Amino acid sequence: MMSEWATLTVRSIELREVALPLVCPFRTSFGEERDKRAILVRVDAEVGGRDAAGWGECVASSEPRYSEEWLEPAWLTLHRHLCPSLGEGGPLASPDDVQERLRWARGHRMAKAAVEAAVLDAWLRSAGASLAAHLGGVRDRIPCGVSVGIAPSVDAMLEEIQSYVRRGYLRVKLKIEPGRDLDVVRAVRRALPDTPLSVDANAAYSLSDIPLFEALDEFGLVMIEQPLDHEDLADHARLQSRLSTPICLDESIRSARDAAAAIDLGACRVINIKPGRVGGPLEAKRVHDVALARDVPVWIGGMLETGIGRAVNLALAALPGVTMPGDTSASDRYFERDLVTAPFVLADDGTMPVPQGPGIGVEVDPDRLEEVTQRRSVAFGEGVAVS
Ligand code: SMG
Ligand code: MG
Repeated sequence: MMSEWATLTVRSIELREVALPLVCPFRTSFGEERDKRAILVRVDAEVGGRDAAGWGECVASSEPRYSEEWLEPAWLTLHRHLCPSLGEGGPLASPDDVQERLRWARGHRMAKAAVEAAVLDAWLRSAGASLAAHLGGVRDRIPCGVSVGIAPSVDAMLEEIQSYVRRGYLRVKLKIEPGRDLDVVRAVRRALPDTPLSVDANAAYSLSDIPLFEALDEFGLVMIEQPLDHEDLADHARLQSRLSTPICLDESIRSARDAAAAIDLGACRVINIKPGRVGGPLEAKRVHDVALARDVPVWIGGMLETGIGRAVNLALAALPGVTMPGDTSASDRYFERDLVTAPFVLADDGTMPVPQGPGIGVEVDPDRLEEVTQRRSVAFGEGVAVS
């Protein structure tokens, strides 16, 4: 981590809502998404007497299903509270000051994460340092997995999975929901006996489903992600004690404090880290540190991010404790055309490069940005002509 920071003064913050069509609809136990909607935060600042700009992506979804936080209130919270509060507080001395300044506002982690990422991007760009290097990344390529939505039939799902495996993805995650679980896993396991497989229930089950999880335990899954309610660590601990397959927590982990509690309670043996869910890339790093200190493997999840959010995920994936392939898939798994000038491409060996350029290491494509913008608004300052 950098120890010397030039002072950063926020001049202006602009919000944009974008909508990018997905190449195929993404269905989970929550429902289906056809477009990726996101709020982008652009911060324009002065750092050590020079102009600097940075981008962040808020991963709050269109509806409050994955989390309480969702897009409309995130926009309002950013606009009315977080951006003015950040800007009006005067110069920032280091990136940790972003969360300090926003601490008075309870929750709203995804909105805060986008602001923190944008400020970090601006700061690191002006220092010429990459986010991956700043966080303490130790690798320049990362192994990638893919998360496969629930398909209309097992055959359709198999076909989609096989196309990802052919492209090189190193781990396949299947979304399950009550009624579409055991049969799907059995069929996929039969077709792909050697592919590392995991399942993600997005909290769709309860402890009365123990027999189902005991049956799933026979398939040699890499992990079972968030089987039970997002607020129930005790039940996860009970379930974990009955299974040899590791439980991975996603929705339940909102901070480094949650991660420590979940591990110490025996509620999980793996953690899915998402910077949006925990309030920003810096807290994501702290979740990583807590898990590493306890010898618990972690990996980086995904929220179908555009290239802006994906760049942050890839930087985090370079950390030493990230020892499993993440849901860090290539741009073409989601979009015909991403928002960044150089889309993320999967190599034949199933890896992707960690962005090495200054800041988040990607450039926003201005034409594509205009094309997908649904609304924009200045949330602090005068606004700056966006290029
Ligand atoms: O980014 O490839 C991706 C999606 C990964 O499955 C994925 N995310 O629970 O882990 C998860 C889900 C949440 C998506 S809800 C928008
Ligand atoms: Mg999940």
